[in-house]
Amino acid sequence: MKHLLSTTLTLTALASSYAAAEKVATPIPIGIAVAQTSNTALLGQEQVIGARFAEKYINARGGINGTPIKLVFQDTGGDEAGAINAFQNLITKDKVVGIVGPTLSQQAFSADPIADRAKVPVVGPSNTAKGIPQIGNFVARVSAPVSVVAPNAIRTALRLDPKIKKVAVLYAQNDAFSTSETGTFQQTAKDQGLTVSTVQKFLTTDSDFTTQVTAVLNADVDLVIVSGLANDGGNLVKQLRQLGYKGSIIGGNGLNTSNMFPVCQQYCDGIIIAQAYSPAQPSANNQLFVKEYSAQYKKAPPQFAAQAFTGVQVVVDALKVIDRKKKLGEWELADLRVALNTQILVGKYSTPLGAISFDKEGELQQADFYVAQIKMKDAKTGSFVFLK
Ligand code: ILE
Repeated sequence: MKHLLSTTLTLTALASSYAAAEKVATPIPIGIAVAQTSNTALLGQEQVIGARFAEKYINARGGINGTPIKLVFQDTGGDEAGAINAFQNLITKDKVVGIVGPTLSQQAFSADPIADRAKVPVVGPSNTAKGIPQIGNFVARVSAPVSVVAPNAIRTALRLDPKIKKVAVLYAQNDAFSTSETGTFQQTAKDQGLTVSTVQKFLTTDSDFTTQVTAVLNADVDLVIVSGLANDGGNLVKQLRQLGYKGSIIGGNGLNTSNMFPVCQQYCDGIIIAQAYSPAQPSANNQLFVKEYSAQYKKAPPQFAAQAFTGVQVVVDALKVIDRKKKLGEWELADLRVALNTQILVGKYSTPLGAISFDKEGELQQADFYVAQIKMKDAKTGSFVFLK
């Protein structure tokens, strides 16, 4: 018995020392957990493109001081369970050094705590709800929060039409980002002296918005502000126009993709959307990024692609600093993850978003923001026109 017990103890000790001695694989694995399926893929698709482009771009320039990176993709789908599953696979099976993801704030509030407990750094590429960096020490984001981005859209709408007085606000009540963003929109509208005549709720799974549109028309407003995701938001805008609404429309961050064009078609025309990225951002790093991206995809990079690229770049830039002090191949994975998180938070980065850094909680510090308006040529083709 005594013998058996000590054998068990030895084996346990061996197993844990084996786990502790786990080294980092080469090429260096970085996890990408975004929506590749479900309606959320309308947003996630641009993130996949941005991340893939980053992998190619970075490896063509020597990766991490000569060691290439390898992105490991795990599809989150559009819900919390999918994001949790993707995170778990990346952490335990793919043994990534850090994760860029997930797509939605709604998913981040469920999945990020798992990475945080496992001491795996997370860089949110698009999570803009209030409270994301505060999920834990291992959570940062390259997506500026609604409080910083959204007010720009209202100020611009008022500049385009100073006669706007009455506003209808609509939001997806089952989505954490949408409820957060509408809070900012409603507060900004009041601060700007506008009257919020009606507040309407919907679900991201809705496709019939007759009730909400009827309420908007009855309220006789000059501006409608929508916080939702791409499919529901697109359908809502389309039905607003089809039922006769003629005033201005602001779409939130969830409508910020040309993948919405097939949903609202010609009715997308005129939607005003604040931007956390502009291809015109003048830094040398952005201009090179835009040049190579445009050469490959025959269009300028959209915000979600630029932010996903930036997320990968932040992880890579931080790893370069660490690697200069002690080669990545000599690190144990668990230690490297912790060191990477520390370095991410203290670093300064020259990215397509301009010069960025993080505060000690992991909140993004970014200087430049923009507003664009959708211009549709016909029912299928359109573009985001940046406003001065
Ligand atoms: N910004 C939103 C969020 O944080 C969406 C991300 C639009 C794709 O959930």
